[in-house]
Amino acid sequence: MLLDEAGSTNDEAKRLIAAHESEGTVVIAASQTSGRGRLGRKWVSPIGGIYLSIILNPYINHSRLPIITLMAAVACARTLKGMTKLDVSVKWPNDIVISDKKAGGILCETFRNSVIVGIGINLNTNLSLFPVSLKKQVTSVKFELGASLEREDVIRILLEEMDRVYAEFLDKRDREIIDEWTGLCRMLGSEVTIETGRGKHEGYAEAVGSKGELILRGFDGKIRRIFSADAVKVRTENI
Ligand code: BT5
Repeated sequence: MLLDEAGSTNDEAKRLIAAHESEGTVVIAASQTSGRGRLGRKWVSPIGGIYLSIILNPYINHSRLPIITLMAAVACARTLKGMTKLDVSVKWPNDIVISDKKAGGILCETFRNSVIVGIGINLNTNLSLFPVSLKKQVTSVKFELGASLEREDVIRILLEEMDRVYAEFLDKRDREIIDEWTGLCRMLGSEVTIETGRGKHEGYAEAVGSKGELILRGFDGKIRRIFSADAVKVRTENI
């Protein structure tokens, strides 16, 4: 489904699921008026970006859901790296990063028996369209590359990569997905501060565990496992 404008493509996907739309359906919008991030945050969605939601029905144990976020980030990174040779990386739990700035994000939600994978990428977005409060922390592929990419081509390749990595997921090759994600991640080994609803944890990001959780070694040497659902704010040395 192609829309010029949506409130949120994840919400459109929910409507489609309620109408019994099948697995693999994709909702794509040219812009969003109420784009959402995690925990009720806003996703700024001007024209030029990619805003899409994929409906999946994986019939899995809920504990594997965070792997779907990592999987989508891997598909985004493969696509953008392959098409641009830019140094695209990922940040736990759901960021796509270029030049230490956020260029995209993933929002996975469950609805009825489905999983909605929402992907936002600042592709051909002019940075002037972002509010001043975000200017220091966001970038777009166009800005980094100094040129626009054909949006349809990027979406097509992204969906092909999603198909490939989802097949790995259905094969229960979670470890491979986590390893690929880890290879794209710069924050491991560095100092991080993570706020959860219950407090603040500081230490070194050591690894990502088999459930997609961040393994944090506190400055006191204690190991903590932090799940993305609890991570309100994740701060690294750079972003
Ligand atoms: C995310 O949330 O990064 C998930 C973003 C998912 C967006 C897609 S678009 C298609 C689908 N439909 C939706 O409605 N959503 C999904 P989070 O980690 O909570 O990050 C949100 C934070 O990123 C905000 O609080 C801002 O600080 C920042 N931000 C907002 N818009 C941004 C943008 N376009 N680019 C980079 N950072 C942004």
